[in-house]
Amino acid sequence: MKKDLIATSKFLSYVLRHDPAAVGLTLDAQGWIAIDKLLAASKKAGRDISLDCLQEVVFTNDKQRFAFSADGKSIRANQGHSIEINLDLAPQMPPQILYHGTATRFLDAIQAEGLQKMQRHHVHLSATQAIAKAVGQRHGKVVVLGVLAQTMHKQGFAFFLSQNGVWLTDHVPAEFLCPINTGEQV
Ligand code: HQG
Repeated sequence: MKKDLIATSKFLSYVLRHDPAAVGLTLDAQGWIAIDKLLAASKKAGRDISLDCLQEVVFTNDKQRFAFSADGKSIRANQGHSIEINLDLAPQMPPQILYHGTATRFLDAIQAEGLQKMQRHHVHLSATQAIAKAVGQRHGKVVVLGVLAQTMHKQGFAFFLSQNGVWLTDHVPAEFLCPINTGEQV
């Protein structure tokens, strides 16, 4: 992505996931905001984003972080919120195994408490080891954990699939985790 698009994407992540009030906005219960309101508020806050630029960010974003509403008038972040919103996703049957990439320094705590959602609304799980590895690398020396997702599902744990392909769940107890040997772990 181009540099100004990355800056705009980061700004949108901040406003649409974490702090809409920083530019004087309030999202609706499902996290949507009217595009004209977003652009006006951003401009007032010193960031002039054109509609063209916004569309380019939404359509070219490497992780499809944002989505336009069906009527094309509103925008929201697909996942990753820390503010209280309800994405209104229907529970779904997950694949047998999902993956979670994390840093080796978190392993003891994860072993003790399972995967917690920390600052986010859900624990984020990936469909592939490669994506999980990229997610985990953000935190340090990476380790990829396998999650027995279907076993959890059978035991009543709910799973949701975000519009951009991230699997979400509330908590993964340690008993459903198994380390995946990617050939470079300790
Ligand atoms: C760890 C990015 C100690 C967890 C990515 C992770 C993803 C624990 C960190 C999305 C723990 C939280 C989410 C426990 C979990 N004790 N540490 N009990 N349970 N952790 O960033 O999953 O770029 O909130 O393993 O692509 O890394 O934002 O979650 O290392 O989809 O679009 O606590 O963020 O997307 O870190 O990443 P995060 P995550 P975006």
